[in-house]
Amino acid sequence: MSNDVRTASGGRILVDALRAHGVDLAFCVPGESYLAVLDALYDVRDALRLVVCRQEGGAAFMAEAYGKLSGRPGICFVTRGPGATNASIGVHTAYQDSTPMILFIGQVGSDVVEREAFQEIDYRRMFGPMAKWVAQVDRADRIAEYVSHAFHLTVSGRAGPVVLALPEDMLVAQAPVVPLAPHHRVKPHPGPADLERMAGMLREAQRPLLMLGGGDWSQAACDDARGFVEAWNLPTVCTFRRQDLLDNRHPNYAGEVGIATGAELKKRVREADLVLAVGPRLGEMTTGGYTLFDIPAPRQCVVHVHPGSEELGRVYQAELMINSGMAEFCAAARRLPAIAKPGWAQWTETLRAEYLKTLEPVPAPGQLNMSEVVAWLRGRLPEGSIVTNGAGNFSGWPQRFHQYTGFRTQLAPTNGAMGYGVPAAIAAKLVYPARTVVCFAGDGDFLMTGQELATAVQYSAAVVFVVVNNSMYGTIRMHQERDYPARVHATALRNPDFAALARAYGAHGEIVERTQDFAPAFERAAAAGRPAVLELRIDPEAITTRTTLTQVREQALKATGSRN
Ligand SMILES: Cc1ncc(C[n+]2csc(CCOP(=O)(O)OP(=O)(O)O)c2C)c(N)n1
Ligand SMILES: [Mg+2]
Repeated sequence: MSNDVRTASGGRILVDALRAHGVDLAFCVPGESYLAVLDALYDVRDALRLVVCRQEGGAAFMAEAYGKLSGRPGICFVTRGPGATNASIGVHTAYQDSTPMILFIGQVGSDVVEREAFQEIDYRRMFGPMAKWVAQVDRADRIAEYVSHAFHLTVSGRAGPVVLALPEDMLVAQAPVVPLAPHHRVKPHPGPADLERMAGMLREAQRPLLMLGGGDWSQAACDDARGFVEAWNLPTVCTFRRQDLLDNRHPNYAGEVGIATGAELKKRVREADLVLAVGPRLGEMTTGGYTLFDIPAPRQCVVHVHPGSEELGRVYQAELMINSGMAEFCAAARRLPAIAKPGWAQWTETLRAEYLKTLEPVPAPGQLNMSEVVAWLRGRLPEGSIVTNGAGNFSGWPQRFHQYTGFRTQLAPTNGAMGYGVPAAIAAKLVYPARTVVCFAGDGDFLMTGQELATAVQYSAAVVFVVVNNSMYGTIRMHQERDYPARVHATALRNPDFAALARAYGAHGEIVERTQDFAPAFERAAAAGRPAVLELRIDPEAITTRTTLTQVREQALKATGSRN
């Protein structure tokens, strides 16, 4: 009988398992540590597309962006030591962004393990605090079990990254082939008593506010959230980097609660008598640096809905805490019988009107006004366009002046990882080749992962990269001027000619120096049929959508003067 058992190498069993779990796209930088996997991937190259990147940070960001975009685990393969350390930024992003993602890392063979062999690292210790699970698959006959657990865990509850290390000798060992099945998405549901209590709170409320954020969203969940919003006429804000959970053109959308929220909206959050926080962690970025609610017991009546039970009550004791997946909660919330004419129509209209005012372009120093550029772009971009960004003050322009039109029209990191926008945009374009994808990057931000432009060219990912160049790490310069005015150090940048750099990669490249030149340059970029870089040279004075650099400095100097 034993002769009938079919065996295969660990590498092949692993790739078969990925296929069984529905993987059709993965990102990698190759390494000799996992050649057996690459060889097995060769045989399924038509069914499982493998995108080879230029740096593991880029590959991991692409996998994270894929996970964010699709809700399915993003898959990334990297080599041991140096490959794994490079990839860690994507794992941290997936952790803070609650994104399903599995990082597979080649590992030294078990014959040399624990000797600090070439490139050896203990991944459990390295990734422990930023992954939901870190494990090493020591036996080829247990691959299917480990992979199944990895897929279930990465999507369940609060989604997040899983790291699996693959010892080299395990990948070439032979093991029996076992039947495989796809994973399930398991999420908690809200209970009827909690839903009834929430409906009761809504019936009593005068100034309710719905706050959408976090991970675990889908198109269906967003559609149901919108039904809930409409049934109760709720003013709705989205949290940091999650501005796409409700179409910003919807009459109930009232803006974003994040890093650069205007004083007016912050005041409204404090004034609300009922805050329904559906999905976000009530973390630093979603609470105005822990200032919008009292700790631990908020003054407002707060309902907190989150897929991870460990997040409920973490900083704030919400009046009602509901442990639920987003699709599960929103479907149930939509079905709640709403009151015929909620009494807060005026409140909803006021918040909407205040939001619309923030959209109007503002004066800005210099020849190129980013608020006008973004305002033009929001009218120009086709429905379903995806806008990405990394971290830096440049992101404040799209964050304030763009209108995200629906689920996953925004890809941006809540962990503030510079360099995210470029690889995220490439991943988005690979998944949705027919959609327009625009990446906003700063001059500093772009060069963190700009080498992935080569990946974009290699795979014909025709993204338009908008590099907002102010010749500095502007965000840090701003903080420097605020805290140590007029003592500028280590924040100035001497940059390459980004348009020429783009052309060297085989991309389209142009420099834009005046507002009126942006539209024709964008049209040329969009029509180029290949990746395109537009370098926008802006005045360094235009440091945020609300202040100039000189204003920041002078205010700080005045404050220092008055302290002395
Ligand atoms: C990977 C990473 N390194 C460092 C930082 C700290 N940091 C935040 S913003 C910023 C400067 C961004 O510069 P740039 O992309 O040119 O945008 P600007 O602020 O000038 O608009 C830095 C260094 C970070 N957030 N992420
Ligand atoms: Mg800059």
